[in-house]
Amino acid sequence: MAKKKKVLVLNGPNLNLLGKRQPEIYGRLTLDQINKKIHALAKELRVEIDIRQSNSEGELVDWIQAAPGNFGAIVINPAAYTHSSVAIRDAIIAAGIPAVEVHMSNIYKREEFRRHSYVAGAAVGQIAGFGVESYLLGLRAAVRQL
Ligand code: CA2
Repeated sequence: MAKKKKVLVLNGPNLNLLGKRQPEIYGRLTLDQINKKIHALAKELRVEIDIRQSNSEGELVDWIQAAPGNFGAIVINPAAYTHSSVAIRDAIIAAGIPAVEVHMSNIYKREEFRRHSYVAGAAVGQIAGFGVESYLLGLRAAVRQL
């Protein structure tokens, strides 16, 4: 398969805590368990993926900057950086490959500050509120962009 067919799946800060805290908002699955589901769908869709998580804004920016050489699309849950990071927004625009923004929770039904996403204006689209399914829908959307 050509290099460009790969999808990079990025997770932002604190998502490594999934399944261990706040299950009422984010469910009981750990990030490892979610990643297994994403890998299973990738196999079904016959697409190569690479899933990463970082608590560091700079590391996420570095990964996005390096993505165009190896990946044709990005699925990103920027987590709290959604609401603060101009750097991630700029990196996505600079990368010039399609990015799909995903959120497990419906960010529009929660606190006021979560209603604004800096990433949304740089993304092809956004999927929010479907728990782990948001990632699966996001991967399907990203594959259609390849
Ligand atoms: O709904 C989402 O996927 C979010 O991106 C999750 C972020 C939140 O800041 C966004 O507004 C919406 C939070 C990720 C942190 O996840 C935790 C999981 C367990 C315990 C604590 C945090």
